[in-house]
Amino acid sequence: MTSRPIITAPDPRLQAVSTDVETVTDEIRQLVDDMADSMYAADGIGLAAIQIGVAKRVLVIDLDQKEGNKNPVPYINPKIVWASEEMAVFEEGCLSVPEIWDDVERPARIKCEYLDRDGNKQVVEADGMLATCLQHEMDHLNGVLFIDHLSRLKRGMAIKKLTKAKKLKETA
Ligand code: K1U
Ligand code: ZN
Repeated sequence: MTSRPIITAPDPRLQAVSTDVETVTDEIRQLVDDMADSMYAADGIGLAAIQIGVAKRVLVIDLDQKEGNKNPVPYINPKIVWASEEMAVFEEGCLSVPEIWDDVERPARIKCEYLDRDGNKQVVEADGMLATCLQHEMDHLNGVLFIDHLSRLKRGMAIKKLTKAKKLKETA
């Protein structure tokens, strides 16, 4: 497994719309393993392939990392097939949007279809943090960041902060 650098905003690559995986091959399984490694190296609970520069519809999520436990779950070609009318608010962060956290409102429960690492079709009914994380990561596949759900003012302030941080990093 190889940990790859995570792209941070503002970067046009994060706005790309990722494409479906045609067949789950060893190359895709290698990508999933690299994504898991990159996510753990950055202390994240989820990652979309585009965050390491690969525009394929692949996510990895691990919400149960207590005591060094590792159980990265890949979601390939994930699709929301049902969403509740009830909404829920969670504070979100993003490895591509460093040091910014804010509340985002999303459907509280979803039903999601996806392929597992063997290419088999699976369905998950998610609520709580899993529902939030799946929707956050699926947004990445459509070029959307959680700050795009904030008010114009908050989003503008976030972009200013990210641009400044990036400039400082480049000149350091
Ligand atoms: O998409 C990403 O960059 C991953 C993101 C997932 C996420 C977090 C919170 C709400 C929605 C989606 C992260 O993993 S941010 C880092 C993080 O959540 C965390 C880091 C250290 C300790 C606890 C949480
Ligand atoms: Zn994110």
